[in-house]
Amino acid sequence: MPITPTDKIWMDGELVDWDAAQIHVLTHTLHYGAGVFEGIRAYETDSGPGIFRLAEHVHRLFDSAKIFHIEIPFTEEQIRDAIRETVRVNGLPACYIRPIVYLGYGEMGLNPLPCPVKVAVAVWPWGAYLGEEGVNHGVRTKISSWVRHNPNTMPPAAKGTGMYINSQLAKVEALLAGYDEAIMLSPQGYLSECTGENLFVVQDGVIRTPPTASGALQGVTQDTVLTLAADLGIPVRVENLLRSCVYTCDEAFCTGTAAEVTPIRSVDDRVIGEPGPITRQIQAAYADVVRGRNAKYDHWVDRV
Ligand code: PPE
Repeated sequence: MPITPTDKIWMDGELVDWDAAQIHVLTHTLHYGAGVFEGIRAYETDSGPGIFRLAEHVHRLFDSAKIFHIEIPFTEEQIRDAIRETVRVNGLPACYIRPIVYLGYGEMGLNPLPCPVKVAVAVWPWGAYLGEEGVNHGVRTKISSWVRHNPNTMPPAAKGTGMYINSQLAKVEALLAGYDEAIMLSPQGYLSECTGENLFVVQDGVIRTPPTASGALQGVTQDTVLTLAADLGIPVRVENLLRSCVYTCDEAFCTGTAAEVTPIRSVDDRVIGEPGPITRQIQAAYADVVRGRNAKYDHWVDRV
C-alpha cells in the first residue's frame, strides 16, 4: 500500500517536513530490529478528529519498550501530546498514526543499552487494510507453515519492529499462494493470530479469541470488540482454540487498528461464507464507537 505523504513528522520533540524526516544508514534498529511501535487511528467525529484509545496505545508502546530495555526519553503524556500535535498540524479529518521508538546512530554490536533512543510520529491517510472487498465480503485465509513466536523466543506482549519478520514470512507465503491473509498457529499448535490482526471465531452464538499466551498481541481492537460484544449480550471467551474450530465455525473475523473488523470468508479452502450476523453487528458497533457515536465509551475518543 503506497504511502500518501503528509506535511509534518514529529521527530524527537520537533516537527520536521515530511521529506526531511531522514535517518542514518547505520541506525542501530535498521541492523538488529530492536525498535517498538504502535498503530493508532484517528477518525472523523462531530467535533473534529478523534484519536481512538490513545492512552492505551501509548501505554502499550511504553510496555513494549520496557520489555526490550529501551528507555523512552519522554513521558507517556509527552508522547500523547506529540501524537495530538502531529494529527492537528497535518490537518487530516482521519488518519493512521505511526509512533516508532528506535535505537539511533552511534553504536554497533548487539548491546543496545548505550544506543541513543529516538522517537518519531508520522500520520497518513490509510484506507481498508485488507481491501474494501475484504471488509464487505470477507478475506480468504490460509494457515501458515510459519509458526507464531514462542513466548520465550520473542515476547508476544511487545510490539517490536523485528518481530514482524515472522508476520511477513507468513503474509508473503499466503499472498503467493493466492490468499489474502495468513492465520498463524502457536508453537503448541493452537490458533494464535493473523499477521497484523487478532483472530475471532463465532460458534453457536459465542465469540472466542486466542489469549496472549498463544503468541498473539494483546490487541486494543480485540479488547474493544470483547467489550462491545459483552454490551450486546453476546457471550465472549478468551481461550486456546484448535485449528479445526476455524474450519467448522459459523463466522470468523480478524481485528486490528489498521484492519478494523474484517470478516474471514474461508480458511484453507473450507468456506465460511459471507459475513454473518454477529460479525456485521460487531463491525457496526466498532464503526460507531471509533467515531464517538457511543456515549458510554466517549472517553475512548481523544479529540485533538
Ligand atoms: N496482532 C498483530 C501481530 C498486530 O500487528 C496487530 C496490529 C494486532 C494484532 C491488533 O492490535 P491492535 O491494533 O491493538 O488492535 N497491527 C498494526 C500494524 C499493521 C501494519 O501493517 O503495520 C495495526 O493494525 O495498526
